[in-house]
Amino acid sequence: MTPTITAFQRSPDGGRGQARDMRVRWALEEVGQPYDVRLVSFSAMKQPAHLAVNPFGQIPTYEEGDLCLFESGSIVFHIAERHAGLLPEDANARSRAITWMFAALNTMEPPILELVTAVILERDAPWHAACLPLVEDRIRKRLAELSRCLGDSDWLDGAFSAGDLIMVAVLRRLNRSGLLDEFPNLAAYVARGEARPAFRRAFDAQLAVAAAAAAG
Ligand code: GTB
Repeated sequence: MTPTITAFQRSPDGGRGQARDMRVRWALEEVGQPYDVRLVSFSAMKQPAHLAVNPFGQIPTYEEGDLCLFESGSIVFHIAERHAGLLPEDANARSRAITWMFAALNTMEPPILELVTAVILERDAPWHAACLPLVEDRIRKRLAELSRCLGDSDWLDGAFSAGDLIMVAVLRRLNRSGLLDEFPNLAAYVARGEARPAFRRAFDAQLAVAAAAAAG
């Protein structure tokens, strides 16, 4: 059965692939699973039909027959469990790959989201200038730890996995911050992820939505 995911009808990022449908699209492309996309407006996201699928009124969601999922991490995990290619066969290696998914979402993403909030929502706040370096330093600390762990490996633990997919998707939020450039192995890691054919297909698909929105 072809799953249906939801994505922004008009993404505020204008097609830079920063909204979280991108990681779901990427996972589906990695495993070769075709999918449909239902585009939703900001107002439609808060209506009962969408709230029935995601109680928080957000994208992405994932529907496959009777199954409705929300939370991008959970959706990627579901895809990785049901298809070969994103989680190792070996039980311990599989658990480690899942650990990296959690690390990306629970340890790396929170300080990165603080920066997004500071830069986008609190730009005019009186504390903005004082707060920004503190937020950036919290991110630097995590990047330094991750950089040490990755070393000169291509991926976090052996072959590319769902852990790398989520980690690269999270780190991409820093693309325009300059912070990644302070850690060349991490910048190269993100570039390696973005160069994967499955990433390119997912990126082009969401870019086509942004282009259509801009034209219409
Ligand atoms: N924890 C949830 C998950 O991982 O699925 C978070 C989902 C989420 O934050 N969804 C956002 C959303 O629906 C879109 S992705 N927001 C609308 C709302 O809450 O009303 C976050 C996002 C939005 C915009 C950009 N951007 O413009 O760069 C990047 C990321």
